Amino acid sequence: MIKRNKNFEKLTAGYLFPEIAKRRREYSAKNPNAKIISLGIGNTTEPLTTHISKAMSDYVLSLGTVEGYSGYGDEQGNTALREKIAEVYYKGYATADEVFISDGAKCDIARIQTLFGNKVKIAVQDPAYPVYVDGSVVIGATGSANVQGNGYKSVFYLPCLPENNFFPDLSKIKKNSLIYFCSPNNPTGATSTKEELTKLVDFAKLNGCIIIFDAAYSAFIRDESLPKTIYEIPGSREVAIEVNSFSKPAGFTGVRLGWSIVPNELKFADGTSVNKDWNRVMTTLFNGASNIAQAGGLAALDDDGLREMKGLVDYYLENARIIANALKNDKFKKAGVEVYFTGNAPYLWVRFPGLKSWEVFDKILDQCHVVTTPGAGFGPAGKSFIRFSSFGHRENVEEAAKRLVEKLNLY
Ligand code: PL4
Repeated sequence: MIKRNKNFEKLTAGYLFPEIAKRRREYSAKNPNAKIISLGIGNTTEPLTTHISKAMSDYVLSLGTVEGYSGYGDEQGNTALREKIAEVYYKGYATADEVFISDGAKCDIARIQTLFGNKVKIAVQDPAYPVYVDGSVVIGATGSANVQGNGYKSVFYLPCLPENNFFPDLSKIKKNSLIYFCSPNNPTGATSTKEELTKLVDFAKLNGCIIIFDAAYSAFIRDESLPKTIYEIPGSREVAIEVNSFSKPAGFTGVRLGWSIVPNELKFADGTSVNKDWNRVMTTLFNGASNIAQAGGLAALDDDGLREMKGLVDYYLENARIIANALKNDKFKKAGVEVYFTGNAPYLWVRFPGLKSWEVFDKILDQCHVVTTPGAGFGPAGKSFIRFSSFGHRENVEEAAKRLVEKLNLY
């Protein structure tokens, strides 16, 4: 028989989000009358907007005609969409040939790991979106050691805590590492300044590192002084790949559409082009994003689409403010609960001193019937934190906020 891929043995128990869904199902089975509200997974809840959804439905109808039908497209994506992304998001920082359209940022993150093989050292912010570490583990980029608690021999965690303003100590990163960096950050919401990202880019340049910059939440940045793309930082084109997505601003979590940017200046140690190999990965291992989704993406980037996306993001940011206000209540303040909400991300990161995050998760579920995400699922530095997601219908968010204030008793 064929042997199991040993890398799977090194993964921590279950993938975070299915594990939360399982606990919710178990709780519901035991408490069938509980009206559970989710502030857990970062999953959009509001309907597709009219201009964007109409563009997709028109496209579907045209696919039903001889003139309008099209089959496989270019694996790298529709040229018009690549050009529009370069124009709208990058304004001269990246060109259309550096834009690769995909089925989402998560899928790109997983595929990117094939570019670097399993001998590369990995540095991740701690806490971080679990795919960076789990994806690295699956391809075997963990070094020879087996699981050491939450750590792996070649995966280096960079604690990001209130104590360091959620910006890691870069001196802990080994030379020639792949650095996963997410801003606005999931789960902390921290959004790096120009100065911070300049430090990161300069460090990467000096130490032969490549940054995988996850900008999936860039549309939530409301503070004009904060960079929306790593390419606003001089020198970044030589050291950074960026991934981004229509999932959150356009509500495309189910439609599936994202993109990556691989600048032409980015090179491997032997001087060969990373863009060239990425083009090979995308054309060989991927068959192009859905042409229907791409029609929606194009509509999302014209004036009406941009207005609609801003409206959606504003809605979720207002939800976040409602949750933040509830958690800043005197009852929590007196207990020493710390609420981190930047106004530039859809997540709140909340520290419950002295308590373990799964314990807090269970209590919030039991006392308030609200699902959250335990910080420990994002890495060791998340162990006393809970992530509250602002993706939800307004009435549910208001109800959840009320229950937190009225019912939650943790200490
Ligand atoms: C649950 C930093 C959410 N089943 O939709 P995509 O693939 O374009 O983007 C995924 C993604 C990429 N980068 C970051 C993200 O936070 C996400 C989505 N994260 C969350 O609650 O943390 C949804 C997670 C989904 C998953 O596993 O990704």
